[in-house]
Amino acid sequence: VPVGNKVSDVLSRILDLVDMHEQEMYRVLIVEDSATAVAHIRRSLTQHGIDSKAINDPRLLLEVASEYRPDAILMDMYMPFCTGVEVTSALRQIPEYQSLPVIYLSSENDIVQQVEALRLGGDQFLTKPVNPIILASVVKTKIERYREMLYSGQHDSLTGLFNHSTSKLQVERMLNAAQAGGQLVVAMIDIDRFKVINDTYGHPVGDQVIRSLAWLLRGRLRNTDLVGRYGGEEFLIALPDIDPEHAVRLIDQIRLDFGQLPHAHAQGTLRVTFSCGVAALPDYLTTSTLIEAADDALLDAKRSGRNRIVL
Ligand code: GH3
Ligand code: MG
Ligand code: MG
Ligand code: MG
Ligand code: MG
Repeated sequence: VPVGNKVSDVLSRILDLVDMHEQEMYRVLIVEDSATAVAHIRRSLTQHGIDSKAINDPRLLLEVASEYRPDAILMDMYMPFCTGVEVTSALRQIPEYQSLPVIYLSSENDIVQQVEALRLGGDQFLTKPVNPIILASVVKTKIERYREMLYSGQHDSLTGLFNHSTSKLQVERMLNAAQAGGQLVVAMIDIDRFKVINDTYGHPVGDQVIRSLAWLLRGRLRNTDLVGRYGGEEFLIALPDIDPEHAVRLIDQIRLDFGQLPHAHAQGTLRVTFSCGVAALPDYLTTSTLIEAADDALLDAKRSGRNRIVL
C-alpha cells in the first residue's frame, strides 16, 4: 500500500474513476414556444453532445425541471401565458434553482430589456440568430462552472469525499431507499489520539493520515456504500443491503489493516489506529437517531480503550 504523496495520487485517480462513473451528459431544458427555434437549438446542442428537452409552455417549467434535472435552461423572452423574465424570477425564489444557469436566447435587441432580464435572474443574453458553435460553447462553459460549484459545495477538498452536510443527506437518501425490512448499517469512525500525531509530527503528516484512511475506506467499500468526511478526523459510512454482523466484520478488517499501514514522517514511519461505533436498522429508524447511536457506540469504543469497533 503506497504511503506519502503517492496515497493522494492513487486517491485522486480512484475518485476520478468514481466521478467518471457518475459523469452524466449535460442536460439543457429549452423553454421556447416556436417549434422552428426549438429544432434549430436542439440540432446545435446535439451536434456538441449535449442532451436537451424542450417545453413550449413556460408554466410547465418547474414540473419538468424536477424530473429532467437540467444543468442549464435556454430561455425564450416572449411566450404565451408569461414572459421568460417572469418565469425566471419565479424560478429564482426556489433555493434548489438559485444558481442554475439561465441563458436567454431571444430576438429581443433592446438593450434595456436585455439588462432587465439579466438583473432579474438571467446569467447570459444571446440574441437570435446565434452561431451554433457560440451557443454550444456558452452552454458548455456555464454548465462546467455550475457542476464544479455544486461539486465543491458537496465534497471535502482534502479527501475528495462527501462533506459533512452531504454525507447526512446521503444517509437520508439511503434510508428512504431501504424498503420496509431493508438493511442499512451506519458507522462512525474516529482516528485515535490524532491530536498527538499533529502535535508530534505536524499538521501535514496528520493530513496525510486522514487521506490514507479516506483512500482505504473508499477502496474497500462498495460503490453503493457511503464514505463521507464527517469532521476533522471523523468519517461517516453507511452500508446498505448488509447485516450488521457482516458489516462489523468488514469494518473490523479495515481497522486491522489500517493499523498496519506505515505513515511517513520526517524521521521515519508511524502507525495509527481508529475506533468505530456502529448502529443499524431496525434498531434506529431515522438519520439522526442512527448517527447519534453510532456516535454513542464510538464513545464506548473510545472509553473501553480505542482501536476497536462497538455495535
Ligand atoms: P481521541 O482518540 O479521543 O479521538 O483523541 P483525538 O486526539 O483524536 O481527538 P480530538 O477530537 O481531541 O482531536 C482531533 C484533532 O484533529 C483536533 C484537530 O486539531 C485535528 N484536526 C481536525 N481537522 C484536521 C485536519 O484537517 N488536518 C489535521 N492535520 N488535523 C485536523
Ligand atoms: Mg417566443
Ligand atoms: Mg474526533
Ligand atoms: Mg474527539
Ligand atoms: Mg480522534
